[in-house]
Amino acid sequence: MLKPQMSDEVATALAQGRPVVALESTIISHGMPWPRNAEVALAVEDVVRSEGAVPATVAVVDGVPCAGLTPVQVERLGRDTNVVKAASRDLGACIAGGLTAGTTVSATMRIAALAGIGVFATGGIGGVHRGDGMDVSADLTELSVTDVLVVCAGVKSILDIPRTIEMLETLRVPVAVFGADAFPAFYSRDSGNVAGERCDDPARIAAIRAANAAVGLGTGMLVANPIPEADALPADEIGATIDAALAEADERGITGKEVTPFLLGRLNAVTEGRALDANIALVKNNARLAARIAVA
Ligand code: PSU
Ligand code: MN
Repeated sequence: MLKPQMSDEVATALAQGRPVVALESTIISHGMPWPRNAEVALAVEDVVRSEGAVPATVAVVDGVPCAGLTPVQVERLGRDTNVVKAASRDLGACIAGGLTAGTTVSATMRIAALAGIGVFATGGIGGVHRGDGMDVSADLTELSVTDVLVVCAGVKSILDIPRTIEMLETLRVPVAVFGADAFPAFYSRDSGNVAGERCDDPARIAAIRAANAAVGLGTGMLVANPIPEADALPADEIGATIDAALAEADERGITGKEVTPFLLGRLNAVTEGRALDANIALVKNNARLAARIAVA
């Protein structure tokens, strides 16, 4: 199978068996506005390094799947409006067409697995969208078949959180919640739903992951890490904003892979950057935990 192109830092760390954390890039190309997207991507890499692990930001650059980008490549992903959004199923077309793509959680897991990277930090995963339930992110299907541990801040309530949790169970994806009993809701710490094992120690998460492998589960694993209290947004306020953004997407007939970027953009605009600030804080928090799990 294809070996992704790796930065020297990533290739050396993997060869020496040192901890590596994959980072996604749809958050750069389609999740946050320029220029903060690129600044944040580089700052998140430094969070991983400060915890003693090596960051591997994943993307497709001119048709080449990469694990570990240069700052110039990060800037291009953040700035160039020709960059596409690639889920797992889009990787083949991106490679064959020589395209440059920000990789979603599903595509990042795929490339991380090819590179031999087992731990990955993101902001939020995709899931079951609200409404008729037919829009379900390929992030969930990839989690069911690819052995990469994904650290996220839960699921944003642009999605149907209870149905997403049910789908993870159906797909037999283990879930751990770090330092809390309730499954988090991205901008806020408590979605009102319970899912998975509470873990208060990164080493426990690493032990569960090793045991999953020992029983031949073959899936990924989801670690939900609640946003720090100081960075959280009030659930009722952000809830109303999300309802308005969903109605607007519906009115404008936005469908398919455009839905999530549209909703994220509206939330950032309507909250005058408060949603963006919270998003940045939780991504750094997730990168820190992922690095600790990788080290453990
Ligand atoms: N949720 C967020 N921020 C994001 C995404 C999801 O809070 O940036 C991105 C991730 O890359 C995720 C993708 O994998 O959106 C899911 O897209 P879709 O809903 O089209 O499957
Ligand atoms: Mn979708």
